[in-house]
Amino acid sequence: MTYQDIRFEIADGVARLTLQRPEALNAIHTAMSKEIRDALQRARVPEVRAVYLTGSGRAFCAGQDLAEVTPGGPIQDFAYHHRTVWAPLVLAIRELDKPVVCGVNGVAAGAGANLALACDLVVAASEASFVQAFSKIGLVPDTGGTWMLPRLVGPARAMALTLLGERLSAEDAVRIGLIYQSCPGAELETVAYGLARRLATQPTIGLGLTKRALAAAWSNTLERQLEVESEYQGIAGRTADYREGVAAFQAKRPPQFRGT
Ligand code: T3D
Repeated sequence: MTYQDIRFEIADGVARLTLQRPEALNAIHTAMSKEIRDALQRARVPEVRAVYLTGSGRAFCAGQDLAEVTPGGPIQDFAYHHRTVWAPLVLAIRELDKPVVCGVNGVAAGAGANLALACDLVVAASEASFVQAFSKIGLVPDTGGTWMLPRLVGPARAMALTLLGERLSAEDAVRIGLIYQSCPGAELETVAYGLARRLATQPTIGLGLTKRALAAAWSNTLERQLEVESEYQGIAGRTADYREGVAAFQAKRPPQFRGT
């Protein structure tokens, strides 16, 4: 597939996916969502050990391209549209067995905000902001927002963010635990892409299992989660990276993980 509205490149073990519709604040339409899914599929190759998602221009993503969903426009069945466009994007990120870092370069609104929150580590430029814009246009939060927000920031803040639809600064997003970190915009590349590069040198299988275990914990009992940990530790303990990690520790040298 050739891409019109995203850029995709692989370097240093990192698949870098850039939303590339700056004139519409990187709002996503159906064809663009297919490109993102295709790119995330391509990121499944072993050569890729981390993913970096960011936007071009002054925004990260303004969510659904409203031109496509205007009343009387081409898309009328929002349930079908969400099921086939937005939900699969969230799952493609959450189910990827490698870390996904999001570098939020500017405003992240509606489904764009929740796409960022679906990622594993979210770093935002200090001039970026997060808006649960849905209530402003009579829609409900989607793209996993109703699931992620209360888990990330608690029910009271999730309710306020979604009902009021006010812009939240990057700094406040860190303060309330919505995202991991913020930094000056000029440093986003160094900090956020730097995290992706660093993660790409780590024990990829172990990191993928960590991601899967933390996701499972949301709905598991402690007993079931202890069993998940046993199972995943069994897998991690059989990797070459575990052998390398212990050998490097004993030899007092830095480990050379290969993601196997
Ligand atoms: O079927 C389904 O599944 C429905 C699913 C819906 C999921 C959703 O995401 S619903 C929420 C959709 N998003 C929004 O409602 C956000 C709309 N945008 C805004 O509220 C503001 O643009 C921002 C807060 C993001 C930024 O404000 P500001 O003042 O910095 O920029 P602006 O001037 O409003 O926008 C700049 C341009 O981007 C402008 O175009 P123009 O006038 O310069 O030609 C604007 O129309 C365009 N733009 C912004 N957001 C969208 C968009 N174009 C299409 N779709 C957008 N979402």
